[in-house]
Amino acid sequence: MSIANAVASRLERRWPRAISRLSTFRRKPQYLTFLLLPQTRRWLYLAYYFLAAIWCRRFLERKLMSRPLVARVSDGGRVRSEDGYKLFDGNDLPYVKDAIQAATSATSGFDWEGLLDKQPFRVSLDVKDISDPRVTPIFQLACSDWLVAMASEYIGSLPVVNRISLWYSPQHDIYQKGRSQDYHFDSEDKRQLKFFFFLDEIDDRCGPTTIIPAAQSQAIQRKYLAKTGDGRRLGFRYMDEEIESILPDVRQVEFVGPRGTIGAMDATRCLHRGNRPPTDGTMTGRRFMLLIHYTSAFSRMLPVFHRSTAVHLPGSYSDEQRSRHTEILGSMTSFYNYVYRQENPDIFSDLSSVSSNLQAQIPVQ
Ligand SMILES: O=C(O)CCC(=O)C(=O)O
Ligand SMILES: [Fe+2]
Repeated sequence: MSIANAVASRLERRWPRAISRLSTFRRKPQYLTFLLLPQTRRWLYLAYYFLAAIWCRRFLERKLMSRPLVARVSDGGRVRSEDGYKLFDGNDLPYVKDAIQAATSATSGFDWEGLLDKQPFRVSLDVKDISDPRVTPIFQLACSDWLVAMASEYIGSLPVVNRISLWYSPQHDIYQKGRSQDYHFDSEDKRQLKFFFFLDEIDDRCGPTTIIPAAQSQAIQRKYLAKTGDGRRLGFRYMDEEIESILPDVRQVEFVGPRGTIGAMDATRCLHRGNRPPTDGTMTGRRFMLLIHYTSAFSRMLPVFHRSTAVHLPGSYSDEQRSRHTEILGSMTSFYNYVYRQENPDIFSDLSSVSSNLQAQIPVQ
C-alpha cells in the first residue's frame, strides 16, 4: 500500500464523514456550502448571505414575489418568531384533504414493514416524481397560496421545497440514544419550516414530534454552551434531564391531533425530538405523516449553480401557476434529476438512506 493510500485510509477511519464530504466536494463542487461549512448558526447565516450575494437579483425577486402572499397572512395564521412552531387544524384549508387522500391511496398496500430493517423506528419515502399524477395533489398543496404564504412570511422570502416525504413509524418500543429521538437542532438553513400533515390521528403515546418553543430553545443552547462549552454545533444531542435542569419551566409541546392536523416547526430554531416510545413502553399506534419541508432559496443545502429545473406538473394550469411550481419545486427537482440519481455512492445518497422512490416502489394499479 502506498503511503498516500495508508494516510487516506487512516484519515477515513478517523474522520469518515469529513473525508466523504471532501471526496463528494471534488465531484460536486457546486455544493460547497453544504459540504464544507461547519454546522453552526453563524455559518448558516454566512452561507445564506454568500448565496444571496451571488444571486442578488434572484434574492430581490424572491423577496418581491413573496410580498403579496405575505400581506394575506393574518396575525393569528402566522408562525410567530418567538414560537418557531404552530399546531393547527388543516381539514378546511385548500388542498389539504386532497393531498392527504393522495398520500393515503398512493401508499395503500405498501409494504412499510419491509423497509424497517434499515431504521427500525422510522421509514421515510420521498415524494419526488413530479410526473406521477397520483401524487400531483401533494405538489399542488406544496405550491398553494396559503401554505407558501405562511412559509414565506416566516422564512422572509419565497421559499423552496427541500423535500417532500411520507414518514411511517410502526408501533414500537425502541429508544436509541443519540438519534432524532433526543432533543436536537437541525441545520438546513438559518430559518426553515417543516410542515407535518397527520395522515392518522397522533396521540401522546405514538411518539409525537415534541418541540421546545424557539425563544426557550435558544436560551437553553446559550446556557448549555456557557455551562459546558458544548452544543455550539447544531446536531448536538441534549438529554431531557439536562434541559430540565437548565430551564426548569421549559415548555414541551407535543404535535398531537386527529387526521388533518398540521404541525409546523422551525427545526433550526426549536429543539425537537420525536418518535420516542412512552416511558412505560407501550405505543398506542403507528405514526404516519406527510412532510413538506421548506427552506429559503439560499440555504446551505442548495448549490451555487445548476439551481433549478422547470417543473411541469400533469394537468392544466395558468402561466402564473406554472411559474409558481418551478419557483417552489424547481430546486428539489434539479437535485433529484442531476445529483441524487448519479450512480456514484456519496454523501447525497446516505442523506436519504432509508428513502425510496415512490414510483419505483408502488406498482401502478
Ligand atoms: O418527530 C420526529 O421523529 C423527529 C423529527 C426530526 O428530528 C425532524 O423532523 O427534524
Ligand atoms: Fe430534527
